[in-house]
Amino acid sequence: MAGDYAVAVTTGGIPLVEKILPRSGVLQRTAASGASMQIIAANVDMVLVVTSIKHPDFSNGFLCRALAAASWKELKAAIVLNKMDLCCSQDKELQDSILATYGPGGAGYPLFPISCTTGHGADALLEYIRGMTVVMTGSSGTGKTSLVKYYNPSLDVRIGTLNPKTSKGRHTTVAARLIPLKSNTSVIDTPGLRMFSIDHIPRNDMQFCFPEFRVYLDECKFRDCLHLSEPECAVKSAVDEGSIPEIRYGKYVDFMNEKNP
Ligand SMILES: Nc1nc2c(ncn2[C@@H]2O[C@H](COP(=O)(O)OP(=O)(O)O)[C@@H](O)[C@H]2O)c(=O)[nH]1
Ligand SMILES: [Mg+2]
Ligand SMILES: [Zn+2]
Repeated sequence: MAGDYAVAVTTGGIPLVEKILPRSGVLQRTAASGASMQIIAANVDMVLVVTSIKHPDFSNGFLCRALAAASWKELKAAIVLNKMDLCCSQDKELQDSILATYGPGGAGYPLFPISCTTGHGADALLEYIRGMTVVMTGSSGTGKTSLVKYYNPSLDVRIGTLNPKTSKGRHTTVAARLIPLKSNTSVIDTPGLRMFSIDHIPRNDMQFCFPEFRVYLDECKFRDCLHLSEPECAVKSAVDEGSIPEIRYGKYVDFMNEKNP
């Protein structure tokens, strides 16, 4: 597993893994089959969800699922908004909405608009992750591999091409891989995912996977409030007042409905 620490013995020049040391900081999702849990990376300090404003299109669903999965494992998360070089004036509204929804004034995540093509914003992001082991996740084609390649140009990795019809990425990165950068910083590049399934998060825990809900959770009238149709719900009041972004609350409701009891 990418990120694992192991004890290895070398016999005849060939290292052999004897034991995997206990893991902390594990990012996981529900496997495509839906039945089992899949570990994406181990021993990580933070999750970077790599998104793009277009090619492929920005997806609130993917982002909120990945953020919830990180939160459920108590992992810090930050958002990378890549391909800013493709942004034109028509995209300004979307860009502002992403910032308002997920950034410091909304859900409260650190958000880095960058471009792997021009290098815009890449230094600030590298500074932010300095000294950490971070795992990147995101839809195929958002530029995860391009980003590690930008930081480490000598690296022999394959960059994907986008399907010109759908703007979706192809699955070029086939296995998770840890790439050491300078200053004790490591990045784990992972295969792109079509879908970030969070079936493994219990329905009652979903409210804790939205960090911006937390200050309101104790203020609901009912102790077991799930913030759906209960009266005098502090979370819903915060949505009405604009303190919790509507898009985030909408995703919460969608995820709860998917798990309908
Ligand atoms: N215009 C533009 N294209 C990019 C950028 N970053 C990556 N790409 C392109 O997006 C495609 C998918 O990149 P890749 O790194 O393989 O995505 P991954 O699936 O997330 O690893 C490739 O054609 C890259 O050249 C960027 O910042 N701007
Ligand atoms: Mg890749
Ligand atoms: Zn409530």
